[in-house]
Amino acid sequence: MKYIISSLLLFAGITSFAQSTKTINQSGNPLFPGWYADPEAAVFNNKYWIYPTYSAKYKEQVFLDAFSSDDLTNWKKHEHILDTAAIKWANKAMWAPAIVEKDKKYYLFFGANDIQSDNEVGGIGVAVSDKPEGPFKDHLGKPLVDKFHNGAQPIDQFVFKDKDGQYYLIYGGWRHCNIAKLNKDFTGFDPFDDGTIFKEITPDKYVEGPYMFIRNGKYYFMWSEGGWTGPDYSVAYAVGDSPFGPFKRVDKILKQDPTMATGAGHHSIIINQKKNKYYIIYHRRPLGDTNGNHRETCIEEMNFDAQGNILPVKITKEGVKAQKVK
Ligand code: FUB
Repeated sequence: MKYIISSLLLFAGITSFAQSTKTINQSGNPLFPGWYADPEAAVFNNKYWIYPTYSAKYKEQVFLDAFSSDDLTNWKKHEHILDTAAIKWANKAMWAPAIVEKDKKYYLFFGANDIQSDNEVGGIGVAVSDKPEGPFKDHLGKPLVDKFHNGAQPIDQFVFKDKDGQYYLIYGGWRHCNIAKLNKDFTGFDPFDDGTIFKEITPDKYVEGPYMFIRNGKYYFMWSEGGWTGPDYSVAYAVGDSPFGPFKRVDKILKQDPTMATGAGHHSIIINQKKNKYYIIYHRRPLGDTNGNHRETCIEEMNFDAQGNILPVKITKEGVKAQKVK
């Protein structure tokens, strides 16, 4: 009996070692177990946070979990921070969260219902909480964007804060991307000077998953290309002088590596200004796995050349070195 138990323990030990690439000082990839896609990364109160899509079967994507870490290496799971049970208009496909802290509140923007036309209920919603780990409640009681504008499916939202403090919603699936000026309490939009609400900023080859950040005064606009269920999903970028572009596609910087993983895309960025480090957090599919929803959240360092071009990212199983926020 003793022999059987110790053999079982030994077997369990070997299995977990074989499945994990984590070492004490290295994050390993994936960052945490489970199918999690479209990771939105943030830093709040000296902790790293990741808010991904729960990438189960379509109809089971009815809640969001979040993950927090002090060092990019050890991650704590916060379950069901948002649930469709708390959003009366949402019932499936809770996707691609985007989070922002404003006036001591945390606003979680999410897609729900994967609407295919203006006749369906759903789109982009906003939830709010006093804490990054939720629980989040519906901020509006209805979607913030519930129709197609300029051809953009209302999914894949990102909230961008410009230098002057103005927040913008940048979003869109189906190969179109819009930008809109959020009002002060995130209950709607302020029109642009010409009276319009949604301006299209779609670059060449854009599909979905927009992201924006400022570096050395330039606006870096990034997005996903290809189909998210296939191997060729990837990330490309453009650089502009304002959040409105024009954005001329520069190149792809993240894609599959047939020796490592496929379908690498839908990302976000953590910037550590003090240490001048940029991390790209993205999802990818294990080699040989063709199930569209089998996506795992991973991390790599992202670097620039002397001209400010983003260098191609190498996808790894080691991930990044442990790094505290401060
Ligand atoms: O996770 C659902 C969808 O897959 C997202 O909205 C897309 O960006 C793609 O990653």
